[in-house]
Amino acid sequence: MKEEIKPVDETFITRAIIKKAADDWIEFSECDVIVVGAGPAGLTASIYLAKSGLKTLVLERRLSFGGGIGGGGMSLHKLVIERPADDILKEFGCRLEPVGDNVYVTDTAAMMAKLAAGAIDAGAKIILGVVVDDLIFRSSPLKIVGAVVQWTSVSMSGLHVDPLPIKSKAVIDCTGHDAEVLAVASRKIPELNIMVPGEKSMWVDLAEKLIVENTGEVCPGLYVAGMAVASLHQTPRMGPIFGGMLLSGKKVAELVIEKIKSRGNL
Ligand code: 48F
Repeated sequence: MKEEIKPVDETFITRAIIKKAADDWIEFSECDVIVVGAGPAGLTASIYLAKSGLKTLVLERRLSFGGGIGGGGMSLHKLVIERPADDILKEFGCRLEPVGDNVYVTDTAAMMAKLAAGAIDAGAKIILGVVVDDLIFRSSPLKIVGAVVQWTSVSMSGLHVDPLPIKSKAVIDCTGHDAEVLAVASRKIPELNIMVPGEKSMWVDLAEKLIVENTGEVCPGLYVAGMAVASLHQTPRMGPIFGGMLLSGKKVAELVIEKIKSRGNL
């Protein structure tokens, strides 16, 4: 017998979307970790954070994930990954083609999709179209306890609309070259003494090494990973080789997990 499928009423769609979106915002209004930016560093971090059981919220300004992955190198749809970061992509089923000693190439679309699927499957909640435009802080002791969010569309409109706060045990700046979260902290919480001088010109080897080395806690509750690390420490850029972004994302996740566990909060 043919299955009878009832037509969907228009207002049913509206109610379903508003109710389920509100459920998510209420559920994640207090979470373990806020990852700002769904580029390679943010997606990798959120995979390992969520896998460890932490309630992980990824907030992304654009209506798509992947950040700088999609642009490949000069808009060509390929990226270079070097060892040992290839292990991370292989873990999530991303096909890599060896092109030299310890160097691989992959399709930009494959890398974006596999990292995002990895994060979602691990239990991270990715919300697109929202921008983090401020932080929540406390003094004595000075610490970051959450982030302030706004719709990207509202932020672009220039309308004066107050944003909403979300609390978390850690906020990770994975916003790339502009280090936007750190820039806000530097401007609006001067007692943190954070300066964001910006990255240096290109030097691939050194850039990759220093980004991973300098990935970590900036002040209690605030962490940095990916290209934002280079902007904070004024170290070189590396162009379309992405191993450092993945290793930095994984490292920051391990540090945050360790910190939250050591406080007996997991
Ligand atoms: O830029 P992006 O890919 O940063 P990443 O993860 O990786 C850098 C590489 O893509 C590349 C490189 C390495 O070879 O040089 O540039 O460090 O991803 C950052 C994401 O953060 C979003 C932005 O739209 C992008 O998808 N983003 C930036 N600022 C905000 C934000 C903000 N204030 N709120 C929410 N999302």
